[in-house]
Amino acid sequence: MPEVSIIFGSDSDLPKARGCLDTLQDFEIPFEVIISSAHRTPDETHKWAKTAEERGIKVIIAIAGGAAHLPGVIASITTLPVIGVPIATNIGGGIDSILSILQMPSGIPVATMPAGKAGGVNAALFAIQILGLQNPDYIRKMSTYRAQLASKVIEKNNKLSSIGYTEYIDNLEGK
Ligand code: RP5
Repeated sequence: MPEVSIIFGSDSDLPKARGCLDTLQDFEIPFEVIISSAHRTPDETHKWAKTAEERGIKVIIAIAGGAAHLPGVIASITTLPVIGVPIATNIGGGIDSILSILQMPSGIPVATMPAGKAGGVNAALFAIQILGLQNPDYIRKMSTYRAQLASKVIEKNNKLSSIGYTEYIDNLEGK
């Protein structure tokens, strides 16, 4: 049974927030993926949000760009925690989507992630941390994930110390 529901406002958002799906997959968290628009399919969106708890969902990740009202609309229908992921647009570069999702008036919160690749990944990690409150196994996986992140940075620093910054930058730039 899925524990996380990821609702995309459009299929055009799917590839841009793939990191969200990949991260949940890597952590072996059961999730469902839905395309439902707050303005093009309002009744469907309402249904998905309204029935989420019955489906066993504990956290909803809502992903949208532009006016990006999807996370706020979903948060207004359910008391499950909603994490919003802003998709960068060609017009506002993502700041439009960020502000649309972030600036919820008092009473109906949406946890807002960054736009860009980090947003989808962080949304998944944040959802896992919420689920981890009731599942120590998820917290153990999170600790391993963070240890891996840390060792990658330490490895890079060791390499920088050994080869010097000019060679390091040349390597980064593929020279
Ligand atoms: C939003 O409008 C979607 O979340 C998407 O980011 C944006 C554009 O949607 P499409 O016109 O590509 O379907 O609702």
